Amino acid sequence: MSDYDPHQQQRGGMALVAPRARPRRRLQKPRLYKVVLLNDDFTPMEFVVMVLMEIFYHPQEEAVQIMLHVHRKGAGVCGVYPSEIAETKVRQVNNLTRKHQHPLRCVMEPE
Ligand code: TYC
Repeated sequence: MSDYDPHQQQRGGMALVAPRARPRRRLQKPRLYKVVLLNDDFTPMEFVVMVLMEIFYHPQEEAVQIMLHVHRKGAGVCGVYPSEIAETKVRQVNNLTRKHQHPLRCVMEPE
């Protein structure tokens, strides 16, 4: 291989990638997702507060406020995270909810 040719896609089995003419000044911000709890008529309030403390690390008083907000308004944000962390939180809530056989629903949505 003699000269470096950034426009040559493939040479000798190695992919070559043209360097950016101008480097990005700033890193791309990671997309964030809201993890949202939905209200239902059956899940005990204490269970929701426990979820908010154990999975989202809210102190008890905050957890009670978030639970009451969800209870009154129908839905509420537990936290905002990058996608993989949000997915993990939703899975943890769903696993705990299934284990205790409550109908609590937890979803994530782009911020
Ligand atoms: N509405 C439930 C009750 O009255 C409490 C509750 C709050 C359930 C928040 C779900 O995400 C929820 N027991």
